[in-house]
Amino acid sequence: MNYLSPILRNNRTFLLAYDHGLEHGPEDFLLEKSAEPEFILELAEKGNFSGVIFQKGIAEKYYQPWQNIVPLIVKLNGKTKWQAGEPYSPLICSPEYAKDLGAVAVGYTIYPGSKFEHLMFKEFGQVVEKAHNLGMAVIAWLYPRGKKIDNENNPQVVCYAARIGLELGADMIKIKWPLERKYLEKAVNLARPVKVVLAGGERISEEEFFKRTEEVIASGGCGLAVGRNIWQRKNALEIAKKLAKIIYQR
Ligand code: FBP
Repeated sequence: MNYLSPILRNNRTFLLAYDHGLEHGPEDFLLEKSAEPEFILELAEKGNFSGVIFQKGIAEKYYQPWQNIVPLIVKLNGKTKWQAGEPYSPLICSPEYAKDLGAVAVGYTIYPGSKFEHLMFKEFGQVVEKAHNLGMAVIAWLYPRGKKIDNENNPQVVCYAARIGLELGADMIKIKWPLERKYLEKAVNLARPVKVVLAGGERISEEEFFKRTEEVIASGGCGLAVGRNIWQRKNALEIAKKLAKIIYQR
């Protein structure tokens, strides 16, 4: 069974990430509209995204009217930027509840290298088993962090993260930019057959972001799960449409 099919188009994916209200706080919402979940849902529909990523609360309050329009991915764990020390992102929603909210897939962030990685590995293992029993895919955000990680964009660190996703049973993994295309290719190969998507990261120039997206596809990556590089721009819809073309092309 291909759990990922509800969020794939031409075997690729283009996901609009919007869990920042919890992870970073409203300071990410540089444009007034970007604080409004309805604006994000409309953008997801018109911008040809293959899914939108919400935390449980936003999904509960805003998603229902969009159920047959934009596929939902519910992020099952989360934390604030105020958490100090080694990171741990606790489970705050079950796969069952995510399904009731209309989710076709769930997401979970793992911080390999944190002294709490064992807790996240354990929770993630249970999430995968439950989600698969419910027919849902699991996307792992793989963000190595902790004392031993000096730079999470370090190619070795990103490649290791990609492989961890395969080892732990993810259906799709989301990784950070490993600085060069050749390392992205390596990460994709190390995770195979698990699909790899790139996180957007902090906003960069449009040109740079288009180039990076082309490199994701050329490296065998499956697409993007991106937030700020879309909804922090005044021309978000225009950018989204151009990115969708790059991603879904054969
Ligand atoms: P962006 O495209 O805006 O980087 O979003 C991707 C994402 O993984 C979000 O899902 C999440 O809220 C955020 O980045 C986490 O960022 P950080 O690296 O600061 O933990």
